[in-house]
Amino acid sequence: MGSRFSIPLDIQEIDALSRETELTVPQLNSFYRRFNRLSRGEPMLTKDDLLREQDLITNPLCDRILHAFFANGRSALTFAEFARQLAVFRRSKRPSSREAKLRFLFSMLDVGGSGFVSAAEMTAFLMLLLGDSVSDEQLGSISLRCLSEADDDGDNRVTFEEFAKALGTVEIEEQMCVAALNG
Ligand SMILES: [Ca+2]
Repeated sequence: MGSRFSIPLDIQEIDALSRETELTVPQLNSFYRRFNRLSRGEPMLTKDDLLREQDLITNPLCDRILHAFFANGRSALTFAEFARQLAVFRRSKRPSSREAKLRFLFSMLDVGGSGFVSAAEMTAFLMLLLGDSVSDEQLGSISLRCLSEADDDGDNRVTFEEFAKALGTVEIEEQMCVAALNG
């Protein structure tokens, strides 16, 4: 009797996914096993499935990371979508990799999913990063400075294009790499 936790992956599908994501076939097979364990054998992985992971819950940025995983109003991910999101944390020379990393970061800030980062979203994100180490007043002023530096057209909100331009040559490749994906 076959277990519902061991639905085999289609070889052609995994080859195509490997070319697209630059993740190796053994990595994808290992993530697929993890995906099935997390989704309890269902074809789609939900946010609740991931919230059962202790590692994620203890990470203070967990909510934001999960939000970015499920950006664009998605409530569940197929394995291919899950693998593409994991691939964001891979070191890559492809120009599309930097854009994918920037988009992931932007989604962590744009909680409302409006396509803009508002002053309130900027402040909320900085509060997560800086916690109690700064006063409310300092937080407000840092937030205002970050926003106005990125806000080219002065409409008090930051689009993805403004965000990407503001980060310009800032090195994000190393910071957003997870060792397990780059072995
Ligand atoms: Ca703007």
